[in-house]
Amino acid sequence: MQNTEYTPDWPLSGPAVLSTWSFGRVANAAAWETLCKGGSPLDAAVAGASAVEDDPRVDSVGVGGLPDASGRVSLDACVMENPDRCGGVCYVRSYASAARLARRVMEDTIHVLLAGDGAEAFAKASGFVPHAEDLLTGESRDAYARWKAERAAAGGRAAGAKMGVLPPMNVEERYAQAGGEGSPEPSHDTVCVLVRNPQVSGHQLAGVCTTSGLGFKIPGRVGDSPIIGHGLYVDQTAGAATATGNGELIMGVCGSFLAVELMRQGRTPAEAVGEVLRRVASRYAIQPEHQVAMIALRADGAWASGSLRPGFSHCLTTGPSLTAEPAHSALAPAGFVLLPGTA
Ligand code: SD4
Repeated sequence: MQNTEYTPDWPLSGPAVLSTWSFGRVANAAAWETLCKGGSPLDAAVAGASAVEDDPRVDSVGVGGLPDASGRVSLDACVMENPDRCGGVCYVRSYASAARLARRVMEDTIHVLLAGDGAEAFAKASGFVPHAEDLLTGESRDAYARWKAERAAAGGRAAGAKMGVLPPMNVEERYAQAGGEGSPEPSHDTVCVLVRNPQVSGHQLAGVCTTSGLGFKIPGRVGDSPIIGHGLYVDQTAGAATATGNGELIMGVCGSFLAVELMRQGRTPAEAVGEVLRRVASRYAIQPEHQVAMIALRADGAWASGSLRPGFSHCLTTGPSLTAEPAHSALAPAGFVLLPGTA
């Protein structure tokens, strides 16, 4: 697999919604509707992310996300408009609306990130309604039972191997590969939404990143998604970037912050995304399961999407219709053999 040349960035002149993975279409529809009703970019980004969290038909963040190794789903999310306008929650296990909760942390507290029991107490005090029972669905419960059985059959961890579970590359797209109907098992765990509206006087860029994290993770594990600068970064003077994939790889390079800082220095979004991916590829022992993908949107409307390897797609809405297509560029570091059905 050769490295693909990065394509030029496509400047957008008007409002736009850009999201990750093919199921981002659910987010884009809700976000666009919110923009059309006069909502701010932040209103739209939160509405988009929440639509995915709330949608029981999509095996998704929120209800139906894959649980951790103990069988419990935990959610992480953050929202951002500017360095002084950001908030997040992590390790939330009883409330499905992580994106809305993250916004409340930003708007109602002096803090940036609330975790676990504290985040849940804040949710309760803020009038959020806990989800009845747990956040599992029949499908995610079955997937957990299968995973436990397979793990027991495999005889556990190899001697010397570190603890933790790497999901298959691009596991997020299994729902789409199953035709979007009756997914064989829960498939995606993160949606990132960037919104730009140059026609408003307030903040013209906003972003949200929300996830149930990696499936079957060690209980307590928190990835990049709710951490400002890792899963998401937005600065009105430079641009917005957000990441999905193996959080541990994104965190080691401060992926979203790095992309925005590169754009601040004059790099195009495609160059910025490419540089972050090259940094990841050069600093980690990349495994066959690893994937990292990013979308970036500059304040002037230039944007890009890219991934470490093929199989990532984004959704773009600039009007009533939606474009869902593969990432514009894939780094595909030399030496990788693409897994069947993921290219
Ligand atoms: C995490 N980055 O928790 C998230 C997972 C993800 O699509 O993005 N999955 O590491």
